[in-house]
Amino acid sequence: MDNAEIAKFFMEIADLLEIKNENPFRVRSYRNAGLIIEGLPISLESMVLKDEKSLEDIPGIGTSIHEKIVEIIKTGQCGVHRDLLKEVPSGVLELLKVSGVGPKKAGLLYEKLGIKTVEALEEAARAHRLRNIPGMGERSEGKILKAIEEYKNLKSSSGRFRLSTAEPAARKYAEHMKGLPGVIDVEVAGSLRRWKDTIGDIDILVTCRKGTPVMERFTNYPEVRDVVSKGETKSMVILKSGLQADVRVLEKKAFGAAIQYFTGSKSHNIALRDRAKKMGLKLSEYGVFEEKTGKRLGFEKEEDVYRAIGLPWIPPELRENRGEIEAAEKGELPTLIEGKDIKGDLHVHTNQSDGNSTIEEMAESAMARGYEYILITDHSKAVGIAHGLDGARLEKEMREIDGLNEKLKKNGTKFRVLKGAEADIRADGTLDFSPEVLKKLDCVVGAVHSGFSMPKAEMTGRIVKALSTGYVNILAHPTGRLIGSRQPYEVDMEEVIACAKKHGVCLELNSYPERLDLNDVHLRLAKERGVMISISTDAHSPFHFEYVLYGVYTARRGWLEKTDVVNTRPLGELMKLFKDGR
Ligand code: DGT
Ligand code: CA
Ligand code: CA
Repeated sequence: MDNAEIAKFFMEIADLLEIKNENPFRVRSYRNAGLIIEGLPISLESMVLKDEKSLEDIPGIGTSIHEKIVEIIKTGQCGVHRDLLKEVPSGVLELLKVSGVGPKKAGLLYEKLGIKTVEALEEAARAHRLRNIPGMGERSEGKILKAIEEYKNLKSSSGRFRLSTAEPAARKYAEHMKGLPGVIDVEVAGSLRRWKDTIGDIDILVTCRKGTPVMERFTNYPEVRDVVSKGETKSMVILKSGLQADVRVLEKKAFGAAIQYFTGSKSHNIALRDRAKKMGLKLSEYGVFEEKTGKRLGFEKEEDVYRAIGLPWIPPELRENRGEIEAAEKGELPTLIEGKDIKGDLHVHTNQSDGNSTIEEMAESAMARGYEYILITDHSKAVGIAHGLDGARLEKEMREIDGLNEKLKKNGTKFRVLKGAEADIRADGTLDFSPEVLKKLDCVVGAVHSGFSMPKAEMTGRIVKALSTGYVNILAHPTGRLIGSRQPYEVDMEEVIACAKKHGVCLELNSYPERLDLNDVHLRLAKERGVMISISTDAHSPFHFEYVLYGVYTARRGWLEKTDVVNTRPLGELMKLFKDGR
């Protein structure tokens, strides 16, 4: 049982309680537990198997949650969850996936109209029965129908998994394969090696000594649910999580060509093949060959394949046929940013709003990573569910940060905590803190948290107005998407980028796994227009700083170099940038 599965129990308990209109504090504590568990980098299952007491060290997990985690891991079930599902049908939970339907509304829909499936909701909206519910009218019916349409689209496009689900699963699977004596190379290829934001299936390539039982090892993996096919050189399985995985066993001498081919993308491969053809060569998954003589030119390494067709090696993240082959030819490939270039995180929550830990705990975790700074960015009061701060509470938080920095200075520590806020960009484009308060901050992060269904022109105008105030330094999660559950809101990104450029605003690459917002395409556009990017995590717990990994790889897919990223700068330079941006 992985952490995501355990977290799902708690998220659903929170939803079910809220549907039943139960105590909001109870709801919040379950939801928080779910979020904390989702963000843990260590497997709870292995912790519990080793020593149940070790759970006590996880911040934000109390004894009652602790007991339920153990119950779930040991029995695969949770009594509270099961009892709630006796009162609320599971279809009502499904209603929550329709954007605009929260637990309160779902509860009302069920209680007043007996709606317990998305189909029934659609029928009721078409029959104009939703307007009988308090607070709903003709407009909400239209909105819900549109949202159901979206839900169906997402559902049919699913089957794709978040990078953050597939990546650790593939790594574990590869480790399992490496554990078999006789195995030589194990590589994860496909979209995972290119670090795409969603993954269709896991592709694993193996080379081994003759007679090694690779396929047995592959299909006997404990996480396998179904074996779809099992052959001599290729097998396919479905894991318990629903992920599909392929394995191919290859000869050592074809490995370079195979890893190149199976890394893709398909369109990159097609372009390479055309190029080879023009040179009188034939490129396939088996190697590079002279068309006339059939002589093999591609060797064991991927570099050899590229060299044979006159190119330097191209980093997998760029292989989307978006100009990388031309750039490689001219010797103009970017020097892509790396994880070690990041000097701090500029989007960090604490328990003053909806985070789980104190400022000091977040700072300690960041220091342990070798960071030089973090920017504390708690929510503003418009984001009520996040317990957002008003001006007075923010001023108090600033004093606390000053105190902490004094302490750090006294200890001779170079690390600094910067004063910031995630100021909500209200529907009318104004910011949710007064200018007097904003002026006192080191850096202001602005973000949209509501009114996602606004028409495109209105949303663009709203964001442009906020950036034009001169107070915003960074626009957070600029499109609002949640991978697999919420489409980006409609916004003219070219115009937002132009406005950011004009006012010296940075755009965020939010590295939280379900966001990865901006995406690769928009990042590249921002870079081309000279807008700087902040690769930050939106950390709500000390563990979340890890997510920067997904941000860095997404940035690489957007062709970003160290100089394009604001939080690669040392503290002094960073502060000057933010001052000049105002
Ligand atoms: P995914 O799994 O949908 O996230 O994306 P990929 O890129 O991992 O695609 P997948 O698993 O279907 O195939 C792995 C790689 O194999 C793909 O990136 C390129 C290569 N490949 C697969 N089919 C073709 C093809 O028809 N032509 C060419 N040139 N390459 C292919
Ligand atoms: Ca794949
Ligand atoms: Ca595949």
